[in-house]
Amino acid sequence: MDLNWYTKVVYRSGVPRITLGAVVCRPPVTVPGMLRLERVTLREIRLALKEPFRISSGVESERRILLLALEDADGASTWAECVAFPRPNYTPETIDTAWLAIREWLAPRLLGRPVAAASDVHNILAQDIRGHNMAKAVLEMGCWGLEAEIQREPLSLLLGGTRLRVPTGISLGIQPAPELLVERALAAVAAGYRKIKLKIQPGQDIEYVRAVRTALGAELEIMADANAAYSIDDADHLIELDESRMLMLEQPFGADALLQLAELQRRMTTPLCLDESIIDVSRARDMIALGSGKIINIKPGRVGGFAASKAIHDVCRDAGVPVWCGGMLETGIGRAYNVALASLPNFSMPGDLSPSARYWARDIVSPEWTMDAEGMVHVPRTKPGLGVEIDVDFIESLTTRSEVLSSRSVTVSVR
Ligand code: OSB
Ligand code: MG
Repeated sequence: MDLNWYTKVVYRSGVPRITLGAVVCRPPVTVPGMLRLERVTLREIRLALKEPFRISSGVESERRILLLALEDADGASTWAECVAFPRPNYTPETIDTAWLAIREWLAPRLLGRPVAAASDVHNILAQDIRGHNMAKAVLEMGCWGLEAEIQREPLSLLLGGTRLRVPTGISLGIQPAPELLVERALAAVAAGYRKIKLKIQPGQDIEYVRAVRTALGAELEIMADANAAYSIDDADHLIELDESRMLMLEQPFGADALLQLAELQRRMTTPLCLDESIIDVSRARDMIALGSGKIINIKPGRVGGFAASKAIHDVCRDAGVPVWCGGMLETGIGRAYNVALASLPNFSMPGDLSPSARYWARDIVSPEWTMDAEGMVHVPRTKPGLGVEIDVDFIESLTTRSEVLSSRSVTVSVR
């Protein structure tokens, strides 16, 4: 077992405390009142994707991304990323609803309030505020990032992660023709990806999946994701996908269609995986009880953050349901959080954790995220916090609006 020893100096109220730590064992338990959010800065940045990404409900070309910079009363700071898109085509949330929810209801709950640990933040934000999971998640995960900074501990270890490397899959957007998709899939396999996910929609499905299966051979793990584009009326058609022996079919029906998904699962041999449907641990339990799916794609942003992700992870582990970490075309900041989460033991299938260079000409972190030749992302375990440096100057140059929230005042600046 590798032990990476480090010394840490923690200044609390100006008094230095020096301890020796090792990254494989948890440092001393957190002291009550250790987190107190002093300031939250919202920023919207624009960052062009290298190429447009098309799913059944729309296309992303230039991403508009909401980032938060969080500062603790004792001087620790970190960044977090909101996964909401500009339009409500994936879930009802958008960047603008998240911004509003954070400013009006969520950040005021936390600013200036002592919190014993980041694991308490989910319940604080959930109390009498329904929905807005992506807005809750960016604040909650930011608090975990802050706690990792304060404890001088890698985020993965703070969460209870056990993996040093995480297998990576790629999610390929809808292409204009099956041959073009095959080309992308072959390139992805050559790059080392361990799982190939194909976006599908009515009219671009059975034939596309079959073409990829034929080109890649029987062994490779392939799957399809419909992003809720079908209904139970399409069951006979979707059952034709069984011939391609996919690892799973992700979210064929709408988020609320748990009974219809269960009916489809009874008629299909391909395991169903739920994404949009799983908004909290209670939905995960419903999926398991009803048989609406056999695998869960956990995106911490969709379920309200890390506490909910860990709860879903544990429920699935106890039920023998595999989970894997999904993606939302994140920058390197969001990726740091997803990789830390995916280091938990029941994340047993490859995650949508593509390297930075797959999305961006230049990422907003350094080092950029990479994948080794075996298709594995390395989990940062030697540096405290997120494990990457944030390129604040680059972020500043990409910022289109920002707003500072503090326990005392609110400052808005629009460029
Ligand atoms: O359903 O997983 C999804 C991207 C946008 C919206 C929904 C989804 C996706 C992806 C992207 O599949 C995966 C990635 O971040 O690489
Ligand atoms: Mg999905």
